[in-house]
Order: sequence, then C-alpha cells, then structure tokens
Amino acid sequence: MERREVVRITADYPDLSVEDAYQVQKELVAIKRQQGHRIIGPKMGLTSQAKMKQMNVDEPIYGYIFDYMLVPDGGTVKMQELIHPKVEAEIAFILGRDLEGPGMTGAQVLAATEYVMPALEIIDSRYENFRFTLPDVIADNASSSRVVFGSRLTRPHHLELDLVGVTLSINGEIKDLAASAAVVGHPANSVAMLANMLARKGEKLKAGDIILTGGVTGAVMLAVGDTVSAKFDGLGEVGFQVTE
Ligand code: 0L1
Ligand code: MG
Repeated sequence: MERREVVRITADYPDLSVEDAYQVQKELVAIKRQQGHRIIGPKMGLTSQAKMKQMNVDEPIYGYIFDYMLVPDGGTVKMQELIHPKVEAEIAFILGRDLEGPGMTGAQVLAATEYVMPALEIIDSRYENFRFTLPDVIADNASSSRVVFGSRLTRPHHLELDLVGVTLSINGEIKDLAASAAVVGHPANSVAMLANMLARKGEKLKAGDIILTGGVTGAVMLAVGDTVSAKFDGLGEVGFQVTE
C-alpha cells in the first residue's frame, strides 16, 4: 500500500454520480474481501447537520468497516500506516436480528439492538488537501480507516440514547464535546436511515453487524504522540495512542 494522497476522482470524472460512486465503493469492498478481509459492519458518515450542510446534502452516506481496521481499546494507531487521520467519537450498535427497510424507524432499530458501545472512528480521506465532493467520499468508502471500540456493552433501553453527553480529549485536553442527538436527532435514526438506504439496493442489515452511527463530536486531526480518549455518559470510555 502506498498511503499517499490522490487527486479527487471527480477532477477527471466530473459527472460521477452518487450511484456511480456506490458502484466504485462496491468494487473496492469486493477487492478487500478477495484479499481476505472481513466486514465488521457498515458505518454511517456525514450524519451531523454541520457536515451535511458543508457537503450540501440532505442524507448521510455509508461505507464499511473491515477487520484489519480494528484497534483494541487502549491500543495504538500507527501514523506511518495512514495519510492525514482525524478522530471522531461515535456510538456503535450491535444488532440482535436482521433489519430490512424501507420504512424502518428508530424505535424498530432500538427493539432489534442487542447492545450499544462507545467507539472512536479514525477517518483518513485519501484526497489531497481534503478536497473532495460527495461522490468522491462515497467512492473512498466514506474515509473509513481505523476503529476502536470500548470494552463495555450496554443494553440500549438502559439509557436515553439521544441524551448521551460525549467529550473527546487529546493529551488530557477536551477538544470537542456534544450530545448524541447530534447524530440525526438520535443514533437509532441513523441505523434506520441506513437500513432504508440499503433497501433501495435490495440489501439489509444483518444480526451481528456492528454499526458505527456517525460522529457525535467533530473530527479532530491526529499527531504522533497523541493520547486520545472519549467519555460517553452512561456508556463508558474508549481510547488509543498514536505512534510513529
Ligand atoms: O465518518 C464520516 O463522517 C465520514 C466523513 C467523510 C468525510 C471526511 O473524510 O471528512
Ligand atoms: Mg464517522
């Protein structure tokens, strides 16, 4: 792997549509699977009003998390394996049964969810100077790069999942804080939207899928030597270190 920035695809193919971009993503996912990598589950991206406004879209995007992207809680993320990574704090859902749209609601998602857990997603867009359009990001598997899951599992009905306060700290300094309603009003809505988007392609969410619902906090740039931690009210903590 070269791990270098590239010019966005739409510089050469300005007519690339969102649908085309999901086809590119599908090919990328197929190549990774041929290489022996296993999908852990899908992820939702651009789930905050701020990010959707910035990209001028009214719907989030999705991509896939693979087994090689997993970093253990308290483990290390190696900068030399990445390009220009950022971190964001998210809530992950583990599904107890399959979920098939269309018409899926947040309440139905909660009823089908076995556990929720805290997570840190490391996004690492491959595009030069972060210059990309929506189809570029989709084709780049929604910038998926690494994921750290917290070790505590919580039943979804044990707390109000839209009222979870989250802090994201680096080297002991709070870099961002937010409430989980930042994720399309409620993280379960994000999973419902995902099921409904997949339904348009004749696909569904499967029991055992671990789903990243989207950034509660904003994304913060990482540097070698950083110690990153996130605290989620009622859900626990998760963290990692950045090494060379
Ligand atoms: O997880 C995400 O919200 C995907 C963000 C994609 C855009 C970016 O790389 O900043
Ligand atoms: Mg994310």
